[in-house]
Formats: sequence, structure tokens, C-alpha cells
Amino acid sequence: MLLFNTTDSDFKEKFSELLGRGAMDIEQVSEIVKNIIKEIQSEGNEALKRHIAKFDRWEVKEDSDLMVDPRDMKKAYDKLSSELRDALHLAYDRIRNYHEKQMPKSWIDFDKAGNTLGQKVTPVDRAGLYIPGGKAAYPSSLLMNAIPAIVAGVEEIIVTTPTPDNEINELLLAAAHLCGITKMFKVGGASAIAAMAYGTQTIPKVDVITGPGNIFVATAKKLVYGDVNIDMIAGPSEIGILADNTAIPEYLAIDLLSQAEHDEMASSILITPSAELAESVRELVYVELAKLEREMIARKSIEERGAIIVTETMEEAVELMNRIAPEHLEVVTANPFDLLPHIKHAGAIFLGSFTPEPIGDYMAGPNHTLPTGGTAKFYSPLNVENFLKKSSIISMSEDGINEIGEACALLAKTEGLTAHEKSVRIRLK
Ligand code: HSO
Ligand code: ZN
Repeated sequence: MLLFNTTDSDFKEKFSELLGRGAMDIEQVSEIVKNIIKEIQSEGNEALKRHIAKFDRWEVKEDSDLMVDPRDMKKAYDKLSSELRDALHLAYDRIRNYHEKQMPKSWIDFDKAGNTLGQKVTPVDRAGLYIPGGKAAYPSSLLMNAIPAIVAGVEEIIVTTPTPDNEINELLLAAAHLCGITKMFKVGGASAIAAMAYGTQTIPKVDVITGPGNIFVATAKKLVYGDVNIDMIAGPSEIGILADNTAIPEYLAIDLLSQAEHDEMASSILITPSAELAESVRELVYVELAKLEREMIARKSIEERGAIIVTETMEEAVELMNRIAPEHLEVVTANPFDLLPHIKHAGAIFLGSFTPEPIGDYMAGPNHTLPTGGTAKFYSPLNVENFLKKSSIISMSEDGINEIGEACALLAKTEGLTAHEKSVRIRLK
């Protein structure tokens, strides 16, 4: 794990390497993904079957094999231990409460001339959630993707998930049952994204696709964007920590590892003005690493992408962190809320010593689908608005159009659009 100072002569180079983290070489897989999309568009289910045989190693005999039987979801839910069921419900309720607060309202305004202007908020008809399978099958991601769609009022929510060797995660099934999902398809990767974007004989075409995935999924989402909407292009997990000497090093070490254990490409970065804290966190990271079940993954991530930076001041630390724009940012200082006004770019901000990042992955309520790779500079967490769109509402009164009609007709005339001009003028007194 790299430890360096902002005063080091090669600081700039080291820091810019961190800024380049998470860059995905989309070019490299783009041709393969384009072909996959073309095959799905022209052959539908037949192509899906071939892709499943190739990537997930099982044979789809009939179209109906593509779909998970909703009764299996109920069975999985019924089999849950009561502790697990309660935990799932607690997460569901907290995530739902949080997302209900996000719901934007339609509005309508009347002015003195009797005009009516407004904005109507409507959910998309269909949403497609992509949930990774295999070693990265996270039932929590199903809750995080489904709940904002449910709160937004989406009528039809479908899920696609890869099922290597035709095996599916039981907790994922149980979570789907809890969310009232009935249409779940056993398809993954770029094929799933293409199937949801264009539809097949079995999988309906959706209006928006959300959810994380590997580079093939990310590339497919980029390529279908415009034909459908997408949430964002999510890359490997990240954690940034801003801390002062009041932070408890044991806490920070394990928090850094919490994201490192996701992915060899994950990145974990601590920035602090305390050289002493930096040293002890680094030592403890290695102590804790050795105890992890996913040690190999976390070690690779920490060794190749983990970093601790010692700054001269906390202001400098904040400035660097804003440039990194991490997916998750923990602020562990004496008065974390004092720094909040200065933090500009982060997917989710965790304040104070009792707010470990993983509490946000499952239970706090906010969404855990967050912008990575510095895209927190322009993307927001997944939220209800990803499943909504707005229509403008305009109704002019006779007085109203007489008041602004001339000016409007003039602009139309100047643009050389005489039908526009006349359409307004014809109504004027
Ligand atoms: N931290 C991940 C989400 C997750 N964590 C799911 C556990 N399960 C997003 O970066
Ligand atoms: Zn996580």
C-alpha cells in the first residue's frame, strides 16, 4: 500500500495515477459487445440461448427456461431464517423510507394573465434491473435497484441476472419476492443489456436499464444508451477517507478493506494531515488483511491500488479528495460536519466515527449504487428520478397569448419559420 506525502518530489505523478483509477478499456471489448448486441437484435432468444451455453455453461431447452419461476422466489423467502428475514425487511423499510423522501412532485402555477404552467412527473412504463451473479451476486443490490423503481411507481419491473451453471443465489430470490418482482430472467452480461434494450420473444423491451456489472455490461450500457436510458456506468468499488488524529486507526483500516474485498480493481485511499495516523493505519491494514476470507482479492487491490497520502493541512486533504471524487467518502475528524460545506464531489458522504461505509451498503437507507472512477463529479447516486421523467404543461389564456404573442411571432419570423409565426399571430386580437 503506497504511502506518500504531498511534499514528495514525485507527488504529482503518484497522485495522477490515483486519478486515473477505474478507467475502463472499453475499446478492448467494444467489438465483441457490438456483435453480441447485433445477434440479440436479429435473433432474440436463439442468440440468448447460445450466449448462456457459452458463458454460463447450461442448456436452455425452452424459452420458459429463461425465466425464474416466481414460486421459487417465494420458496426461497419462506426458507429464510427469521433473523435473515428480519434483516432483509429492516433494510427494505429503511431504503424505502429514504427513497420516498426523494420523490419529486408535479406542480402547476397560475399567473395573473390566467396562464397555467407546470411540470408533470411520470414514471417510465418499464424498468430493467441488471443484478450481477456468480461471485458478485449481491441481494442487497436488488433492493437498492428495485426500491427506487417501486417508489417511482414503475408498473413493470424486470430483473436480469446471470446464472452460472444454472444456479441462482437463494437470497437474491428471496429479496426479489420481498420486492414483489415476478419477472426475473436468467441472462447476464452484454446479452442481458441488449435483451432489455431491444426486447426478445421472452424479455420485454424496457425504457431504462440500471445496475452495476463488469466491463462487458458497462460497454453494452454505453452502446444502447439513447435507445433506452441508463443510470450510469459503474466501475469497481472505491472508498476515500479523510481523517485527523482523533480517528481510531483500527476503524479506518477495516473500512479501507471493506471496499478492497469487493474487487481486485477496487481502490481505497486515506488522506490525512497526521503522519502518525497514516503509519498506524497502514500497519493495521496488513494485520487485518491476513484475516479476511477474501484476502487474495483484497490484497491485490490494496497492493496495487491502495494509497495513503499525508498532507500539510486538512484543507489540502479536502482539496485532493475533491479531485478524486470517490464513490464513498468517510469523514472521520473531530467535527466532520464542519468539513461538509467544503466537500464537493463524492457519491456518498459518511460522517463521523460511527458511520462505517458498509452501513450504507445495506441498512442506512441511501442507495449503494453510486458513481465511481471520479464520475461523482457529474453523476448522482441511483435514485427515484432515474425511473421518472417530466412533461412540461402549458395552457395560455386569451389575455396571456395576446400579451406575449407579438414577441413570439417576431422571433419565429426572424428564424424564417413563417408557419410558426402565423400559428401564433392568427390567434391574436
Ligand atoms: N459497496 C458496494 C455495494 C455493496 N456492498 C453490495 C456490499 N454489497 C458498492 O460500491
Ligand atoms: Zn460494499
